[in-house]
Amino acid sequence: MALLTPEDLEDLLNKLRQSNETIKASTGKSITEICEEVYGTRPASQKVAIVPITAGNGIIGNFSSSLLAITEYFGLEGYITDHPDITGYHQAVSDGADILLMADDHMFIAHNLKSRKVAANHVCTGVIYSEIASRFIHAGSKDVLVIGLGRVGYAGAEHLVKKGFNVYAYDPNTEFMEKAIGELGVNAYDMNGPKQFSMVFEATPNANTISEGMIAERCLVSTPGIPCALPPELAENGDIDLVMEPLVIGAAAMLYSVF
Ligand code: NAD
Ligand code: 2YG
Ligand code: MG
Repeated sequence: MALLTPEDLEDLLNKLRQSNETIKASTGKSITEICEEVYGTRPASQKVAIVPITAGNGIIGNFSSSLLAITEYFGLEGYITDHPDITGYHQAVSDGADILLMADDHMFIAHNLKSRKVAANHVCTGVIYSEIASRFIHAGSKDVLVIGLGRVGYAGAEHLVKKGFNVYAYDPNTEFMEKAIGELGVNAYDMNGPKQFSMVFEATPNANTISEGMIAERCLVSTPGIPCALPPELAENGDIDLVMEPLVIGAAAMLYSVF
């Protein structure tokens, strides 16, 4: 599993502002409006405790402070516990925190102690990035391409199927492909075929997973995957809208989802 680095999280709120401009231009709505519509919630006056976790590869520089900045950006009160792990968890619960945010190397969760709802980052990230792709205002059909059917990609594919889109998917892992075809009813995308998409949701840890033949001239690529799915020569093409951001959009979706 690819872990975030402190460098990924530099200048985070500026990256969010840029992504939000692209989201507004290509969907007509801001990230806040989209989260409100997807989850039917409007978080307010909740106290969010961020608990640093030392397990596995340990603390990621900028991770907790980024979560605090995100919490405050979306209008909630937040703080980082004085100690990590169980001691931090105990402090958060004793303080009367409403929502806990914490991550080890495998799971990143939001747990609302009052509503008892719990959200996993990979699910919320899949849902919100696929939702953004599906809202492209210049789309001429309900066909969406999903690249990568791992934890994030599968959740996004499932969300799109539930919303009534025609989902085409590709993953070199044949087990994941068979599961998505059998359980979700997605279409296997033929990379050598003529089909081109104006809505693309990409969720892989690899670069350059999108080539020119897959996409329509005017398209929206929505991807939480790091590094960038678009080769540099395509990323520079002004007709391709690219939404790609390392943490904020998925974390925001988690807060809306547990409210
Ligand atoms: P995962 O390992 O569960 O799944 C990745 C999938 O991509 C695998 O099934 C793999 O076979 C597939 N894949 C690899 N190369 C491919 C290719 N060329 N074409 C199609 N499929 C390909 O990973 P995940 O947990 O689903 O995460 C996906 C990416 O999203 C990672 O880079 C992760 O770090 C990132 N992520 C970002 C955010 C965010 O907020 N931006 C949040 C969560 C995860
Ligand atoms: O508390 C800390 O600082 C660390 N224990 C956080 C660990 C987070 C590990 N997870 C990842 O790096 C990501 N793959 C998932 C985070 C979602 C945003 N990309
Ligand atoms: Mg994100």
